[in-house]
Amino acid sequence: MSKLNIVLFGPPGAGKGTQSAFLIQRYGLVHLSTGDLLRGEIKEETELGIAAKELMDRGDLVPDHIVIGMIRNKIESHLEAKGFIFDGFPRTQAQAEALDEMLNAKSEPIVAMLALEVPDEELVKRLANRGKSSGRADDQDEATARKRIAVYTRETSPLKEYYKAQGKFMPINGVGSLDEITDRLVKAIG
Ligand code: B4P
Repeated sequence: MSKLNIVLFGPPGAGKGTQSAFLIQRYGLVHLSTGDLLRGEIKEETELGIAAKELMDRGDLVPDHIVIGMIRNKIESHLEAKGFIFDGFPRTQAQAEALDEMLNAKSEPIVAMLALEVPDEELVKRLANRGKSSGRADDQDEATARKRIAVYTRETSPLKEYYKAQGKFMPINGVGSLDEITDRLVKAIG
């Protein structure tokens, strides 16, 4: 059976991490979140983590070669996986091309890009809410949250066209209760 490799896409605060938790359980997939992997490196105070922290706290993207290397290692260490949910990756054209190269070499391509769509003002609210409990510097300050949304609009959102050209782009309304949004994702996966 072919692998269920999915890109879960959307702006910061769209619900990618939240919905991934449901989907990995339902479909038995491996969750690969570059945000979580980077925060793990920061916690361990690795050289990579120290370099990434400054960029993340400012709301900037971490360089492509770093995140691509992390994803490559993770894919190689889960050869048994039924499929992967890529959460927060790819975020640039170079990352999308690298991911295609890695997966196509194994004949296990991305089957769909599920793109959660949420208005900017709702995103700002959600990030501020999470900032109260997460301790994440990038959530706590409204200006940084808005900068992350602007970086998404400029550098990441054009990837919709990349996946559209492959016939894999599926927009999903990301406003509603958690269950409603899970249902929409499950229907799209089919
Ligand atoms: P991420 O960790 O990917 O953070 P995120 O965009 O905020 O998404 P996350 O998945 O955590 O939040 P979610 O929407 O689920 O990235 C952080 C930083 O790491 C980036 O800014 C960048 O610097 C760096 N980085 C990561 N990947 C990179 C890459 N590939 N290349 C370069 N740099 C990279 O949830 C947000 C909040 O909304 C939660 O509190 C949740 O409870 C709430 N929420 C979710 N669904 C809701 C709903 N339906 N209604 C109301 N609230 C909801």
